[in-house]
Amino acid sequence: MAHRILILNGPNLNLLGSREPEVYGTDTLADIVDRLAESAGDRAELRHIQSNNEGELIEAIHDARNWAAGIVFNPGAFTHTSIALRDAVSGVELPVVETHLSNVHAREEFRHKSFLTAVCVGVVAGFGASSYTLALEALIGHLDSL
Ligand code: CA2
Repeated sequence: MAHRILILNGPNLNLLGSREPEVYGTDTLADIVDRLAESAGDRAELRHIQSNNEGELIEAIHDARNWAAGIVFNPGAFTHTSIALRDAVSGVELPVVETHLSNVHAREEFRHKSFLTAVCVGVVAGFGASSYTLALEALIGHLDSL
């Protein structure tokens, strides 16, 4: 049976492809999600949500309890600030893979800290759009092993 997976993206990721291509690449978020669906094939059924609003991201995580087996989550800059998102992830007890386009550890010091990592099953960072594909593969593998 296909795993139902939420692809969740946080603030400013709707701008992908339009600015800062040297950091975040030239793909739009729609390109990335299309490619993910293609690589998942019939192994996973994906739903995608992007929000610039912390509360909406929390609601999406809570709602995922009702239908999803796991989440690929790029929390954007909320990674480095949000205890509320951390509590939402630990509260729903779904496997979450923290995902970043850029290698946050090779960037500014304030990006080295993540409030989410400790409550996620793992992290993928630094591979551009491929970070999402790798994160999805890792999550499917994790779900298959349960
Ligand atoms: O590398 C990542 O995926 C990040 O989560 C992206 C966040 C950043 O705050 C994190 O430290 C690392 C920023 C997303 C903003 O994306 C933009 C895309 C195009 C133009 C401007 C911003």
